Amino acid sequence: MAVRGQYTFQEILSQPDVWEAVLGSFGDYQAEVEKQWMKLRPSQILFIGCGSTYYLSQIAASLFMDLTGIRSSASPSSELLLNPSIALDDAHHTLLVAISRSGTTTETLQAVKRFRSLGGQAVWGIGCYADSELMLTSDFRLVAEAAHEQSVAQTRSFSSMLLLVKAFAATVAELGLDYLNLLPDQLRKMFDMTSELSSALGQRLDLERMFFLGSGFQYGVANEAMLKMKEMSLTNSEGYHFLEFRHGPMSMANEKALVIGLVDHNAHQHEERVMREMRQFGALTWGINSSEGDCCHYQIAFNADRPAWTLPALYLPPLQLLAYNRAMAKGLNPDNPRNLSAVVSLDPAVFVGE
Ligand code: F1P
Repeated sequence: MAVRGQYTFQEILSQPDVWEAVLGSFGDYQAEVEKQWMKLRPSQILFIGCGSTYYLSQIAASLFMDLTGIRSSASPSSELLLNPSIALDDAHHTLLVAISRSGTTTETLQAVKRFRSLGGQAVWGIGCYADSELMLTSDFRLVAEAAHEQSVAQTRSFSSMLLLVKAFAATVAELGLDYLNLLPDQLRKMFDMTSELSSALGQRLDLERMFFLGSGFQYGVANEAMLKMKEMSLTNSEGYHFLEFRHGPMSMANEKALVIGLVDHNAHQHEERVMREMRQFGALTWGINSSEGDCCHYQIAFNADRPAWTLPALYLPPLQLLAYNRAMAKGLNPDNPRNLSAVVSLDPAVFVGE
């Protein structure tokens, strides 16, 4: 019989090895990615997904904008399906990148059909199961087969698909994969630096709410960390852009709140100022990739001298562990969150005519 939480725990800790496998497999088809890309040369890219994979789309759009200069945006699959005139313009020159761990989520499959019916230029799929409907019906696909999971909440699948997105962006921008290949070892060090803290903060059941702050590449990571905390530990949690937090949400910052800042080295002075203010309001504060004085109660720095675009995947695993530890401390089973299943399957007939 499975021990409570065992799959989630193993899947989180296996990420360095799984990342190595995923990056290795990307190397095998990188030349094909270049070839397919040269044929398309889209003038814009729309990334879609649901839940975790929508947040992954947010990170992907920011990476592509920054690294390639191609107009890139992210949308929930349901928005492309239900409100295409808002989610999309100029379908004929748009590459749709549909991201889905399962490759079977109804909204994503239906959004792809909608995009095709509007004359969309091409559909690329990113997922974990090569034989899924999304991967089989995409014009080209990137698959993280090594990242399959038993748990409902996405952990290693999310970070592995994120690595595929980064490798894809780096290929288009002709940046090479050398920096990405350093990430598995960096994550091993990251776990060494943060595991005790993730465990200690996970036991703090006096904390009632969690806030995850991130700007630029880290905004989608903050949202994904927020979702992990909700799914696994049934805790009120929210994700914000750093400076947005001052515009209302900070009224919730007190001794019952944990504020976690995913600090980006481009904007760190502004972001660390927000953290210092939240600390003064009484919140417990943890700055990830922050080394500025005493802006937070806890600070972990791992930046080294790597380009910022390589880093987003490193912020997440300690926060996955935090959510796991809190779920365990609350007596919950993070492998099977309340009300959730791995895939949201709806009757496709209800979308006919949309
Ligand atoms: C997306 C997703 C998950 C979420 C939930 C239901 O699935 O929304 O992010 O945790 O369990 O499905 P997928 O399209 O990426 O397979």
